[in-house]
Amino acid sequence: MSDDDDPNLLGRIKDKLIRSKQKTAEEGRHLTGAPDRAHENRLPPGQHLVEKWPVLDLGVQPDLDKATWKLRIEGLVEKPVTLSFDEFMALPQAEDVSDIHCVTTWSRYDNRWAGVPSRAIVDLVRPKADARHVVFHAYDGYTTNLTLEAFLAPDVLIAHSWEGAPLTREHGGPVRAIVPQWYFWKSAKWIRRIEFSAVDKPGFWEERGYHNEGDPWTEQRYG
Ligand SMILES: Nc1nc2c(c(=O)[nH]1)N[C@H]1C(S)=C(S)[C@@H](COP(=O)(O)O)O[C@H]1N2
Ligand SMILES: [Mo]
Repeated sequence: MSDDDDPNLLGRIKDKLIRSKQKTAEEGRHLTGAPDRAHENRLPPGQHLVEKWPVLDLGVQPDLDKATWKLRIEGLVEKPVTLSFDEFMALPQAEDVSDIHCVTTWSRYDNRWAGVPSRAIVDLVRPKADARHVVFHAYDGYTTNLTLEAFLAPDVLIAHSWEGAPLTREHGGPVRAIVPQWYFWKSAKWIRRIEFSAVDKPGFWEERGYHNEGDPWTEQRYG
């Protein structure tokens, strides 16, 4: 855990929920053993389609004010920055439509996101040559890790809007990550800090039995 994570928030996290998810991972539940490497189906193995967008988190939904919100981008970079919400919104913007695949087996098609593409973040802070990994740190104490390569996939956004409206608090507003190629636990809500690193730093669920990557097509649910 990093020094800026708030112990008061972490103390309120739903222990029961965490234990039940860890048990699911230990038992290897939801695995079909039939990967779809060629993406022959739109729905990855073991998933089912939902229309409504479920809410999943650790039970703490930070109430963040855009007027005082800050995003810190730092670590192994040439130019660390701390952005206000207005400064964040002044960065290059992009839209992307993608499907959500949650490791708890629900998927939701055609989510229209708007935000700052990962490429614009990299152009802003310029990771040093030996930076290979990225960690998202969130205002609820949550963390999740990615390779720099996965972060730079063209559909990765630091998103502020969904279907043309600002992200709601329960879905991670004002700003969350969207990493469509992996299961949705990699898409950190309430982002507070983006850290570039030479070494991999497994995040909250990666340390509790989830896979270090999370490809839905090859069922990288548990690690
Ligand atoms: N900050 C934070 N981000 C998070 C989580 C969390 O607990 N805290 N949960 C992850 C998990 S497990 C999922 S499935 C998605 C759920 O996003 P949603 O509530 O918008 O559907 O958020 C991910 N990002
Ligand atoms: Mo999840």
